[in-house]
Amino acid sequence: MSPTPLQIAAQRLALAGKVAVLTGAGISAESGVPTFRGPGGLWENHRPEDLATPQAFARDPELVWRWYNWRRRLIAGCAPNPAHLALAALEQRVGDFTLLTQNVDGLHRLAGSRNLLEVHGNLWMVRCTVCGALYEERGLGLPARPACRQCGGLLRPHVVWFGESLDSAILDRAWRAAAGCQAMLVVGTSAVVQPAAGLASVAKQAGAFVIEVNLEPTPNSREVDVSLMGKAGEILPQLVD
Ligand code: BV8
Ligand code: ZN
Repeated sequence: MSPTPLQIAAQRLALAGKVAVLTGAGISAESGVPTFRGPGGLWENHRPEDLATPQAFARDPELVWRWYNWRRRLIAGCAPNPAHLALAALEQRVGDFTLLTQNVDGLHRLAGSRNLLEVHGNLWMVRCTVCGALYEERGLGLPARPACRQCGGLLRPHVVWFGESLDSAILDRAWRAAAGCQAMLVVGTSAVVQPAAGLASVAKQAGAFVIEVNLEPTPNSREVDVSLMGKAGEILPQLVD
């Protein structure tokens, strides 16, 4: 009997000495975190592309902070799901493992992942728009205009908004992890946001075996080696075991 796509994927993953994983909002969906472009991705009829921008924050910082406070409060009640935990387990077994996430929810670190690059930042970190102070702020009832504890200036979430460049050092490390891996796992991303989504092509063009896990086909699907359709929380534990 010929091996199933899942068996092929699991075998290539097990053989790879260097593994890179790229995750998107879909890996946190089963934890209860709404995705950006799926059902329920909207908030008070605003699109993320309209709120996650420097222009929106300059125009109405209190609206943008209301959205982030809503997300922080929601995510504070969410736990890592079996998909996050499977990746933390995989990291323990692979010699050279890098997890690249577009998510800002912090669930990978909570699940135990260590070699993790949060390419779009982390919504539990705040940055002062005046003095640049950067620190963790876990408060759930932040004021409408949260103030820097150093200088009193207006704080912003330490995330990458549309039209903002990713941190070049982080992007360089992410690019090198993608270009140097033998196998890449792409989980729960609609692959529309660049440059993060392009990391899958970087791995493919560098000769990696690329496995996609998603509920539906994405722009990456035609160039990956194996496309596994289904829930990350169900497929990843099978892939990793
Ligand atoms: C940049 C942080 C250089 C904030 C995010 C035209 C005009 C303007 C800009 C552009 C343009 N064309 C391209 C751009 C560039 C732009 C971009 O890509 N836009 C897109 C919308 C076309 N990119 C940028 O601006 C980036 N910066 O390019 O810098 C530059 C500099 C100056 C000027 C120009 C360029 C910065 C992008 C970062 C934006 N920040 N988030 C925050 O989160 O608060 S992006 C946001 O989308 C999240 O990070 C999210 O992770 C990311 C991608 O979304 P996904 O993770 O893929 O989630 P999505 O909901 O889309 O999909 C979920 C998937 O999961 C689906 O496929 C679904 O089927 C699947 N799924 C669901 N449930 C499950 C599942 N799979 C498995 N199991 C399940 N249970
Ligand atoms: Zn400050």
